[in-house]
Amino acid sequence: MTIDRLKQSQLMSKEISDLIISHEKVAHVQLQNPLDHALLILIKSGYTAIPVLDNDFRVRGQISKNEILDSILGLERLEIERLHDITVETVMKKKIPRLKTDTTFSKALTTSINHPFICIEDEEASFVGILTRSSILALVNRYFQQST
Ligand code: 2BA
Repeated sequence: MTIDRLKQSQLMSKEISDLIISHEKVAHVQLQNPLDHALLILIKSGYTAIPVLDNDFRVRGQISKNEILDSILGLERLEIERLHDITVETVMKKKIPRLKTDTTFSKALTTSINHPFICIEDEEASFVGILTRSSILALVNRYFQQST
């Protein structure tokens, strides 16, 4: 095997644990939060979408500004007054990718093609943090810069 091939296979089989943004730094909401609270967190944090957790700190989905606004879209206007009566659980996206901390970089790279961030869980399915597309691209970039 050439040195380039060896470095490539080392990168692809590397575990993602070093790249994870820890849960303390991740903006999130909970299932029973009303949508006005979720919108506040999304606007304040500046992110488009964030994870949704349950009371046991398990990942249950993710919610975006678009899903919130879509849920209060009336015939002629946004029905802002409904924001407080709808819970996050009702409108969140439930089918989201999740990976474990010992997942390989190769699998994370493939998953990140269609997802700006991926929730990471431990063996007990508790939320550990997120892996963002930018941290994956930064590592790929570093690999290519070093190879040239
Ligand atoms: P978006 O919110 O759509 O953000 C897309 C990209 O814009 C981010 O890519 C980042 O490069 C930049 N960006 C947006 N808001 C930012 C902010 N407040 N501070 C710094 N940079 C910001 P990624 O870093 O790859 O993040 C991908 C997605 O992961 C984000 O998509 C967001 O949905 C989620 N995310 C990232 N960090 C988060 C955190 N600390 N808490 C909650 N969600 C996070």
